[in-house]
Amino acid sequence: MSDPAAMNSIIQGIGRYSRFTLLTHVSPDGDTLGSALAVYSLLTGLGKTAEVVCEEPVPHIYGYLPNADKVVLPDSAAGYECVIACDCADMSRFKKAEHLFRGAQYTMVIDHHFTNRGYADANLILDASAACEVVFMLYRAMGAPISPEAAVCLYTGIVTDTGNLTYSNTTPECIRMVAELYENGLDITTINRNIYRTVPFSKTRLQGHVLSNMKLEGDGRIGIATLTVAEMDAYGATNEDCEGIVDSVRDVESVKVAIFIREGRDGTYKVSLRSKDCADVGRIANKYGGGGHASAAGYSSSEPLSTTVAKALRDAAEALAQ
Ligand SMILES: [Mn+2]
Repeated sequence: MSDPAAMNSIIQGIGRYSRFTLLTHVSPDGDTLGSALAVYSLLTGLGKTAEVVCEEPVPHIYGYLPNADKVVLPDSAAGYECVIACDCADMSRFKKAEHLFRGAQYTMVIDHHFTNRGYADANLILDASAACEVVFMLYRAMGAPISPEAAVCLYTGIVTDTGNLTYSNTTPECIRMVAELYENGLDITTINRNIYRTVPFSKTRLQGHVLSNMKLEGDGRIGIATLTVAEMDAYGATNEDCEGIVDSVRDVESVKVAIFIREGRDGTYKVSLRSKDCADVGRIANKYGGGGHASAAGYSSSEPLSTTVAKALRDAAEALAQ
């Protein structure tokens, strides 16, 4: 789906300014980093100044992304006059970088979340598999060549948001984009090894622990797993080591809705949801001020673990009954 007017407003914004701050979302993933770094390549290729800002250091797993070493924390950001938020469904996703957005002269959004209401001066929010797919369309609309560096970034966002081109959000169009990148020399073998087959020992052990304790509810249709900070510490595990646990819960044969609840160092709980075939978990996350998509979403809970678990189970059962 395209939106020529919105595309034009972004192209005009890029033409009007010379310095840009590119924002990524909290708990950075391959798509937010990939899209911001691909826009970084686009802008610097046009001779403009740009910086990519991330709330936390770039996760180890995405260290291979070209220019990942140039990503800065909010405190070290220059805060340029034009801000472009990449893959950020709403302003709460900026956390410590919000002042950079509020302080900008002009703001733009490049995104693919249906929950995004368009909070910037110019908003390019398309029905696409990944924000990287939207950035790919921006390159095409501008007639800009995709550098080998940008190709790695675009590919990373598309494959991480589509489960390596297998989730239901995968379209012939995004496969064609990947084919075009591949045709132009992209090394998908090395990138896939970096993303999917390079696992820290602490992660393998932690995941074994969490998954062996997961439970099935609602005739096996709901899978739930929890993790406390104490358990993480026992395995010397990092936040990054928790990535993918909710997907493993979802992959259990009988499970239709997967829930993974993890305690944060601030005492709140991060609830990750996945669904397959049915049930819109994006709606559940929305109810608690979170975000995401029908099949993958998340939110934060400040209530005790037992209440968080009970509510998540109730919401999942309701979503399955609809
Ligand atoms: Mn995304």
